Amino acid sequence: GDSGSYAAVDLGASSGRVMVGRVGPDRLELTEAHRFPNRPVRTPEGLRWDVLALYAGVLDGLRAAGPVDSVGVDSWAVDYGLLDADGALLGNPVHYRDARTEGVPEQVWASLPAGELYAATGLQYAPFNTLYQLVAARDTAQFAAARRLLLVPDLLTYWLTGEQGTELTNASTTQLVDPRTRDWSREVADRLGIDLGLFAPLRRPGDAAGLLRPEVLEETGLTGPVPVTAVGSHDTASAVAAVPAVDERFAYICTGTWSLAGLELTAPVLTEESRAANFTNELGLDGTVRYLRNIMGLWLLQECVRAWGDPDLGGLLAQAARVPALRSVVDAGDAAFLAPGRMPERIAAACRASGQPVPGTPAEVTRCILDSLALAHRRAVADAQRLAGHPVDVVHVVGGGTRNALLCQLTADACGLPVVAGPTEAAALGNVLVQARAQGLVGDLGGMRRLLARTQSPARYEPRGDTARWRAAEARLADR
Ligand code: ADP
Ligand code: LRH
Repeated sequence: GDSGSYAAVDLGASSGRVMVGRVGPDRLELTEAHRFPNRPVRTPEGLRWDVLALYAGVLDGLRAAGPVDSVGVDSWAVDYGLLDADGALLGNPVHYRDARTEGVPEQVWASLPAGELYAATGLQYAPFNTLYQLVAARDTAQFAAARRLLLVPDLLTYWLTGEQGTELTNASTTQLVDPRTRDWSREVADRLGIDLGLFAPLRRPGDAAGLLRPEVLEETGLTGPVPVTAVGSHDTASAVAAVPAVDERFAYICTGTWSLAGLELTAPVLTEESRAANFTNELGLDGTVRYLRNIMGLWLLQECVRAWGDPDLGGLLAQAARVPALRSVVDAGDAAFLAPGRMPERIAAACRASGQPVPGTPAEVTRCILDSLALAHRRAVADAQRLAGHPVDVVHVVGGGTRNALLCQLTADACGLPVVAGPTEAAALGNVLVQARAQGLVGDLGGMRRLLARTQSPARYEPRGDTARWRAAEARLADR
């Protein structure tokens, strides 16, 4: 027919959801079937994902979704589960905020210098890149028993279908893929002694990924056959696919637990300057490259809110809007904020260390975080344009942070560009659209975006004032 119904499983670092998308020639509607928290667990071994709880949430969601023409799974990047020779999962996947990679990058660079690694993979330095996690893991008993590695969305897809694969957009976050060939970098793997045979064969967004297993049909009450389609299984790949841009002169910021800020390009930027600025080249749909910088994002606020005993977010943001702007800012790109815990104290300490007023009340700390995020957005958008030689006229903001009107307005002010905010559930929409496309309902990325532009209604924020005070705040941070 000319319409279809698709279940998008989208697992973020703070919550998982199963959304149902209905797609037709002039129709794209998304409803939430089920949402569940994603709560990492600190075991004696370290910080772990509760992957069984996530899988249970997925099954509950598919049951609530009802009949669909296909299912697709996306999640946060870099993390994985290991399977033994029987195909059984070996332990809970390690959380990318776990401390096991401390000191590992330096060890890796001793045999493969950071510059060479960037030239080969285009991936930013982040301590949690799968590559460093694998080097940290390789002397463990668990690793010795491992015969297969599945990235988180591929693991859930395997449990749903019984079939194994490695989806390309997420594979590109392992730091073992060459962004020019869009295939494994054998050279990097060989030099670090990583066995690429651990990975299941690559598949691309739109490829078939099997059918829901009979037991899954029974548990969810669905009637088979129900195909599972490989989507942009990296949540950020799906989210960028759902940016309702009308031409190529746009920057995007995917705001959720992280802020991922940058450009969509047709070729990677692998220069030394780009490496120094810590920009990454992850792979997107249809031969595109996600050229972006990771910014700590609303994680900073989530962790503070948790420390404050979960006050109402709306009330807190209303108070923060009344706090004077740009009193103190921190570097929201600083990996010092990666680990969980004591966030209000760590932010206060960063302000004190840089000789700025120390925010005291929750409203003041919240304002400091939002100003700092807007400033980091400004820097990333400006740096990306310069490093890629790709100018933009508009900043598209997608993800949970679009609900934060203050953050959107501050981002527009800081960038000196209009912000178009929405859709909020961009990753789920990108997931749905790739499934619909696999069934012939939508065209290429341009066609997907035209459908989004026709059916979604984003909010628009015009930049206020000039950018001088943001420039000054930027200089203050740089001078430290
Ligand atoms: P992830 O996919 O990484 O789990 P989301 O895209 O779901 O993250 O975004 C979660 C963030 O969205 C929260 O940390 C919160 O800051 C923000 N958010 C969610 N709901 C609201 C709201 N009603 N008002 C303001 N911000 C919100
Ligand atoms: C966002 C995200 C991001 C990665 C991080 C680990 O959810 O996928 O793109 O860098 O998680």
